Amino acid sequence: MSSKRILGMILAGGQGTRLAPLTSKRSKPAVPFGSKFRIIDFALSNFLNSGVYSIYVLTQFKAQSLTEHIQRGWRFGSGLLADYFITLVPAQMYLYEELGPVWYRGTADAIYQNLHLVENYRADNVAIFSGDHIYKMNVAHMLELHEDSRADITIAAYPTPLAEAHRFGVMQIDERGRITDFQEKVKNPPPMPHKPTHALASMGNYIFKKKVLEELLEIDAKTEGSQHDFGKDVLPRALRDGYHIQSYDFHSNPIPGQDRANTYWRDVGTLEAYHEASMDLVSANPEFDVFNPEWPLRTAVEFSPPAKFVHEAGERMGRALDSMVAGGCIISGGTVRQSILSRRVRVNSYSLVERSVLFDEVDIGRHAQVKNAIIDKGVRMPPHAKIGHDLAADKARGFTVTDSGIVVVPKNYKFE
Ligand code: ADQ
Ligand code: ADP
Repeated sequence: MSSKRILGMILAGGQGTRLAPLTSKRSKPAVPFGSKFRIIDFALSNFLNSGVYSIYVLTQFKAQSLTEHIQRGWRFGSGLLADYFITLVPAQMYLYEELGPVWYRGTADAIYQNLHLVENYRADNVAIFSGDHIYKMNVAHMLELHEDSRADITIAAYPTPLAEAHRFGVMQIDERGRITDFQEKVKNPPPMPHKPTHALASMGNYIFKKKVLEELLEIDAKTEGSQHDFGKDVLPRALRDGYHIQSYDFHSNPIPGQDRANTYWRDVGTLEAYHEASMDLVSANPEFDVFNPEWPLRTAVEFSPPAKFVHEAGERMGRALDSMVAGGCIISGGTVRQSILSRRVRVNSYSLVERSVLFDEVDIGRHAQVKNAIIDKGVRMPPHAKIGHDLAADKARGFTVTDSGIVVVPKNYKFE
């Protein structure tokens, strides 16, 4: 790890509208994923595992759930020493006199409105990372490249299929990896010269020299017509102004305890992508491994009793196969297959849960059947109810049904 000091900032204000109804009461980084985790846990774990111990988390939109997750569980549970911190920074109109009554107007503005925190911290570099993705990343390795190449800014890069590249910032680089062109979400993004089926996408993860960040944000704040977004405004401008911006090849990122190349980076931005990534976790050889002890994925500490499985008699068999089951669950005489159960879920006799994701405190009644569903927190399914078997009926009850037939039941939904 570099001896220079680094400050981590996580952008955690994303609305995640395409994940509704999972995001109707919480922001995207607060959405549960993988039984025990919330989406933001991956960004936080990456920082801590990489030696970035001073972290601000910038929140704005429906932040209560995220705030509780971090304040109750992370801050006190992560065992950080006194001069290390994970601090939540809600939008607070800190620059009210200068900007008037505005929330964060874009990702760059979110940092600009908190530049006093950056100024106050003795850092050489500032890592600004998105809190929206599922991945592992050794940030120390990216920092090494940033310093070795003496870059002003380094952007993590991920080759993405050309057809999807319009959703990203796309860059072009020279033979030394220096960025020569950056275009944010354009219709026909330029392909990679040596891999014309792909374009080099920005992962929205940046390391800035502290001074450069301050200069660029001061200029951006005064720029008329700017949307105050890193991808749309700050990075293209920095490139035009001659700053040295380096790309960092994510595939070269070494994760301790992991033999294969680090290629997993997912935006679980839609319900289908979310369900697919969840099914990967419960497959025999998942692409995303949460069991690597050398890269521990941390989450809020919450004490719960062990999971328990009861009854074995004929069809009344309490069991879970190809599944993840969190603490406090009781599988009592029902069958769970290819599913993810969060804390304190209860599955009662003769019921069947398949290819589904159940959030905390979901209760599946006797003889109930659930297939291809995501059931949000606190839903109690009555005996004999069915979800995912008759999609028209599910729609009629007000559940969200995706094109591929995933049914999503909103938090605390009450059956008649
Ligand atoms: P987008 O995917 O459009 O593009 P954006 O909506 O700008 O991402 O959000 C980036 C991050 O900032 C997310 O983590 C989000 O939660 C957070 N965020 C958004 N608005 C915020 C606000 N007002 N306050 C605090 N946090 C906020 C970006 C880049 C692209 C890149 C993709 C990679 O602009 O160049 O390719 O990310 O996913
Ligand atoms: P969500 O529907 O997103 O879970 P909540 O506000 O219910 O929203 O919970 C947000 C976070 O606060 C979760 O991480 C949860 O574990 C934590 N939390 C909620 N209640 C408690 C509690 N009584 N003790 C400890 N942590 C809690």
